[in-house]
Amino acid sequence: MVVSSQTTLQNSSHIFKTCNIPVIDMLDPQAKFHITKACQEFGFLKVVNHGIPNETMTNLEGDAAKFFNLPQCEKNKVCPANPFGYGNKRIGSNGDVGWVEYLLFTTNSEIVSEKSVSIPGNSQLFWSSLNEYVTAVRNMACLVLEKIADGLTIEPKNVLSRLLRDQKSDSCFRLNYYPPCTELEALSGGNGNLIGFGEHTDPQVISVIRSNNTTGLQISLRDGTWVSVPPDQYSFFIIVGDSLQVMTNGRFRGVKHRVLANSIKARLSMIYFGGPPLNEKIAPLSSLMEEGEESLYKEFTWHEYKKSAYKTRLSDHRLGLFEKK
Ligand code: GA4
Repeated sequence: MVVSSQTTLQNSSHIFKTCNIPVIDMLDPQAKFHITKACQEFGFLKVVNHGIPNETMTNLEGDAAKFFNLPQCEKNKVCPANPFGYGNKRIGSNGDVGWVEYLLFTTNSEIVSEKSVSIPGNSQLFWSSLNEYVTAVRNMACLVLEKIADGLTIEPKNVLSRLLRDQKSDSCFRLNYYPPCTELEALSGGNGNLIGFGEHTDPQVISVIRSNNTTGLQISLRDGTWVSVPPDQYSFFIIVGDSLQVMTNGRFRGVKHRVLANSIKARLSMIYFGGPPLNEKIAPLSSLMEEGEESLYKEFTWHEYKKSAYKTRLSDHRLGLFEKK
């Protein structure tokens, strides 16, 4: 495993430390061990040599940029995010706001559902780029999950990936556009930090992020310090979600992350959130549990967790309600 070097990143007027984010080469025969270690230590890693053609990413990036550059009145014709659709500044329905515009879609294992969100312009092209991208990224997420099962020496190999491959997998996909904020100093109250997307963990099993070459993403280390993730448009970042934390009985931790707005460049990110079917029980994997080890969590289904998560604010500790005290 290569570990990216420690430097600093300038984000608007602020300098943030970057950290030694684990970089996993998917072609490395030891990748399964490195991925597992990274999920335990950070809940976050970067994947290189993933085999996804750059075109698959740039095609969707181009189509997404076209959409976000449309006049506001055109974008407003798309159904407002509830939760799926077009959103502008408001995130979720419990009062969170950020310097961000987005499109949120539902996707099962087959396709991104076109019915719920209609896109102006050449939507055929848009949907085909989107479906090609989501299919490729889901396959990669499944490969990562299979390597995790291998690294943890649990059987069967598809014990995690089957959740995403299931026809009823409750996954979603979002395109986030962070316009450059020219009044960043004023809007941030003079401290130079304007929230693009507030701190949160992802409720699902695993998330895959790809962004253009613009800074903004930060993760919280175990000691609570925020570090910037240097952007890399050719790689993917993997985020451990709350559900994977539960399935590993806390061996892996869902990582808190956030995005800060930028005063100069627009940031565009695309995120696949791999979720289980609604009726799936989310519980520690029996093959992982040691003798006498007890679950740290109460029993719940993905449907129950999701319902509860959607009632929370972004920064809430959503798993708290499901922890055995
Ligand atoms: C965070 C991860 C995904 O982006 C998301 C988000 C969802 C939304 O934007 O509608 C939530 C957020 C996310 C968790 C708490 C609730 C729901 C916004 C919010 C305040 C699509 C998801 O599944 O959960």
